[in-house]
Amino acid sequence: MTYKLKYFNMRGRGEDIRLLFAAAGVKFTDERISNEDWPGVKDGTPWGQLPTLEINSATTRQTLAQSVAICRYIARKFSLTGANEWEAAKCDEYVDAVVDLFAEWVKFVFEPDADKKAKAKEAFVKVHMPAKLKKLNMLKASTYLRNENGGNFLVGKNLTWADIFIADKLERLETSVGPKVLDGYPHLRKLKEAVFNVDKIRAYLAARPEAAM
Ligand SMILES: N[C@@H](CCC(=O)N[C@@H](CS)C(=O)NCC(=O)O)C(=O)O
Repeated sequence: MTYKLKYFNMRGRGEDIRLLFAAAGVKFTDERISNEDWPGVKDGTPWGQLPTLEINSATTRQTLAQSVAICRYIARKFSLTGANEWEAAKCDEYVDAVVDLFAEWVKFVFEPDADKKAKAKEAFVKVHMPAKLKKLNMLKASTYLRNENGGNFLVGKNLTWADIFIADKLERLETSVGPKVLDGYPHLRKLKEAVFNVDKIRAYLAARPEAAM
């Protein structure tokens, strides 16, 4: 089986996929489409968007789109969905909550009008982000108190794709909103550090290309 991720030369909706492959120790081709080449690629993708994942074997060629579906596919295939159906469902829950937050994030990051961008950013920083991070920090604190996994991860005893997905998005908040964004959320900072400290992930991070967002 070979895997080819097609995405732009940025972190965005592709980096969690790259991190999942890294955590699983699985090689993949990281094809980065330039803005100039994108119009020629777009119509060949299932939804006119990236990322896509091509999965090829000697006899089959398959393409999967939608970043969260791709993450979940890799997680299932390489045992990053927790220990049972319940833990898998909790991974989905946490990921969906953070997807909701990032639906608000894109509203300010990609807004071209300066006034609208400033208003959307203020709403994100003052309302949407603290509401979600407060809840997530409390959830993480409760796994810590139950001491299920030394307090390192969100679901069950081991690293799951929810931890990886969320650590990546927390880093995105630090780079787009500010480096102190996790100051009030110590359990989330600990989660991000635990994920980024997993041997295979640490090795990937040390070697990955620079990218703006
Ligand atoms: N729901 C989709 C959204 C994909 C998406 O918005 N992709 C953007 C890049 S992050 C894209 O392809 N933009 C170029 C375009 O729409 O032409 C997913 O999660 O994969």
